[in-house]
Amino acid sequence: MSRTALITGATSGFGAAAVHRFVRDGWNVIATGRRAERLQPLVDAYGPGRVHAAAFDIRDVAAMDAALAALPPALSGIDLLVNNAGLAQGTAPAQRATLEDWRTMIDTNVTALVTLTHRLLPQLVERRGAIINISSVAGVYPYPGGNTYGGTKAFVSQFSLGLRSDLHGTGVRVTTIEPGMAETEFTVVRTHGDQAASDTLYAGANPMTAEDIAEQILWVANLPAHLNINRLELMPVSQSYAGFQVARS
Ligand code: NDP
Ligand code: 8X3
Repeated sequence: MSRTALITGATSGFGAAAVHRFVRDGWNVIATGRRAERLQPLVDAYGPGRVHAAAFDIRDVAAMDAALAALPPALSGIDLLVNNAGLAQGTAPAQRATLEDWRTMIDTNVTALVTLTHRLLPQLVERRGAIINISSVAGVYPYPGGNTYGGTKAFVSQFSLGLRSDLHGTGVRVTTIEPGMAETEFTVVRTHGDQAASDTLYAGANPMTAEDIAEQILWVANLPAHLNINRLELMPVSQSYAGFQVARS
């Protein structure tokens, strides 16, 4: 029998690539995101029995609850939650960042993620399901301009470890995937629409692709039920670590 995955942030990047990869692997998918016009082609491509589009702003709890209540019966039993929706806003140092950007990241990457997880935990326990949370290397290694984005992703990674601890004995698997640089719409969103800045960042860098990450998400999801990857950190070969910085008087 097909398993069902709910993948957030399926209108772009990792989430969109994951929908294609999971459906082709035999999973049914509930695909979420705000841009309904990007979800409908997924339903058209695979059919409503395989993909269900749930368009809502993940920060809107009432809209989330309505979307969950409106799931078609065939896809209402969720075996896997992929908490992928998220964003960075801004690259400025903390002292020049806007509070609005910070709150948008916290509301999306932290508050919405824990809300959806809280909603689905009872049935994930009942079904001995799995949770895959998309964190980032930004939550592990600090870098200038990473401030609140890195903080939200550190939360995601630590929340995942805490879930794993609480879910001890339930059979529910929890994994954090912590990618480095991957070319998606991430940098266009981070720069509030600066496509040139995004192109410059990735030019010649041979970054990871959305499909690279989707492949890892599927690999983790398909592991045997007795095996849990706790955290999976990955980068393009072209990316590595920088040293500490020293301000001299
Ligand atoms: P994209 O910008 O391509 O995709 C982000 C997805 O999140 C979109 O589908 C978007 O949908 C959704 N999303 C954002 N805000 C909301 C919201 N308020 N309500 C519902 N959905 C929302 O970026 P990526 O695919 O790169 O990012 C996916 C995840 O991976 C994010 O959590 C990101 O932080 C993380 N990540 C990305 C890395 C990279 O280098 N690209 C590296 C490490 C982690 P819509 O706008 O339609 O609502
Ligand atoms: C995105 C990866 O390195 O741009 O989470 O912060 S990075």
